[in-house]
Amino acid sequence: MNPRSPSRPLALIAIALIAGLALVASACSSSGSSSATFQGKDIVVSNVWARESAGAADTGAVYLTIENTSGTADKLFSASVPQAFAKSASIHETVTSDGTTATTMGAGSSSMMSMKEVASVTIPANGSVTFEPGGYHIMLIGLVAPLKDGQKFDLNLGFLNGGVVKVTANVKAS
Ligand SMILES: [Cu+2]
Repeated sequence: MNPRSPSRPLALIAIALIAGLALVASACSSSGSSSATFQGKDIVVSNVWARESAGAADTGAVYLTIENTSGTADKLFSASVPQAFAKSASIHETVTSDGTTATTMGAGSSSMMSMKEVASVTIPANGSVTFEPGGYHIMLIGLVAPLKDGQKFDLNLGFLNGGVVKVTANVKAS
């Protein structure tokens, strides 16, 4: 047996490369999303974020993920923010001109998009709903000041079974 077999160093280099890539990938995913979670009764809210305001806009949208860990469906029916932060918060859904949600629409699409307020959002039993750009969001109206990258703010979410869950949103540049 030749101990200097060329296949061994090559294999080691390959392993080192794979390990390096895995490190880079995990670093990216941990910095790209907020790890904070917020608990209600059988409700877990995570990844609460809002986009930095463009210019002096006085409206904003909050995105988040709601998980229902119980065997009974729940409903998000209210959202509120401190008056010192914004005039009001409400549950909105983005819809396209044909009435469907816009989640799968590309950025260059020419379809008309609009938003409407919804009375509640059902969180299925042992399921989750993600509020994301183009779909559900918490609409902020009458922001006292534009949202800035790195800013945090509080939001109260009211659930039929889960009670009131106080969450903190992170403002991101993009
Ligand atoms: Cu909206």
